[in-house]
Amino acid sequence: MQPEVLLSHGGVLEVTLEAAPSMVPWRGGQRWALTYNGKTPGPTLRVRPGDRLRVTLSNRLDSPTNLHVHGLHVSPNAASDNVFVMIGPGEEHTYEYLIPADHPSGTFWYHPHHHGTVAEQVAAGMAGVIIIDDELDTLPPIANTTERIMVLSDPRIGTTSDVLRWSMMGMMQGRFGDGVLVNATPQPSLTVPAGTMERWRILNASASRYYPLRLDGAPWWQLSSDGGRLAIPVDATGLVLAPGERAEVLVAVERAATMALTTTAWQSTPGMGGMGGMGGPPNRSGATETLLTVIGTGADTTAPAVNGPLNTIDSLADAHIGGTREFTFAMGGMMGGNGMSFTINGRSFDPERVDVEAALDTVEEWTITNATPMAHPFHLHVWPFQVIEASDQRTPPSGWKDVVDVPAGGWVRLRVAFRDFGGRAVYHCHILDHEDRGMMGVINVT
Ligand SMILES: [Cu+2]
Repeated sequence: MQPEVLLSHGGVLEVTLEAAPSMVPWRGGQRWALTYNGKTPGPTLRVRPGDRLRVTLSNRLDSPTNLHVHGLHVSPNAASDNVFVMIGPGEEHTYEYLIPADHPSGTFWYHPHHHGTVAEQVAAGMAGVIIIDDELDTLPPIANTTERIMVLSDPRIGTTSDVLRWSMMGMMQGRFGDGVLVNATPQPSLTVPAGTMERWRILNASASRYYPLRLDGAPWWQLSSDGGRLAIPVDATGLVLAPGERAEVLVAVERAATMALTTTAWQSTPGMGGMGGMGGPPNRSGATETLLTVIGTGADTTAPAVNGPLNTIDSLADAHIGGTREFTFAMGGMMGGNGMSFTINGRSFDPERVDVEAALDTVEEWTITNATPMAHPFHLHVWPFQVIEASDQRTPPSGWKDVVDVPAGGWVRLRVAFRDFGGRAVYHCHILDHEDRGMMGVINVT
């Protein structure tokens, strides 16, 4: 159930990704999906700091697309991580990403980012993992672990392109599909000898769904968040992945017993019932859903405790602050038959407008306020940030992030270091229907 892996050689990885509809395996039969090279998830691209990644994207869809390398600290210009490029049906485009020699190792991903078609393309299957490896990956406690990639998704299941069709109300609350999958597989199981340390790289590739994660029967620790290794391992109890977020965890399988990785509804939508009939997510009953089962075999064996240190984080808590900014997520009135508007600071996305001018080699403090009754995950391209404070006290463990949940009616405060790359990029809500409906802004760093 692991996606195919494509490795760089001699500092280069060159791949062609064909974006196309395809029938993919489903419970002994097939279902319709949007795919990269006929697969969902697409191939895992595995590179090292200093490598050159060249991706030729061929569009065999009947709608425009493009490619975003989510979480990579690379240039947003020209043929690099430039989301203003549009690749029409039948066209192709070659991206070239130069990965800095000091890029942190970690779990990143690629997905379409053409404004207006992002949600349907990602929800229907277009996503793949990018791994950056370095020497830290060969040291304890990571050495001698069994590594697995876990792409979480919740596509709508069907045998035709009808799975792309959603009601206006469904798009406004964010599309939720027909059950939760790991690497496009419903409830896979892993057989693992007791005494094994499992290392999971988990990506939330859903268009809208949050995954509060729970693992019963085994101790587990979070090693990395979006932007790479944490300073020290953190107990992973209570881990929640918002759309776009990643976590790397170590799981100590100590007992010859069956245990489950499960998720439930994310209860962050107080008052949604009053929003003109907008309900919360369809699994609002709060039912627990199984993502994955681990079957421990052999004799019970106590695993060694996981401890650090893992990394040195250059904290921005005491950095000189070159500027502060306020951003407010809002949902406006009904726009005729077009549904609700989704805005940041009262404005809807305009690719021709620059919303934020920031200076290279400065650190800024941003406060993101959520003036709506539903949670929105905030994402910034190119420049990772650190979360300083959150209104609900759910401040993530210290480390580099590129997505953070902004709770309903609450706020988060973060610090961004504008290092290495100038250029034009975007920040947006990672509930992808909200992004497609305008909850996105343009930043220009010079
Ligand atoms: Cu949103």
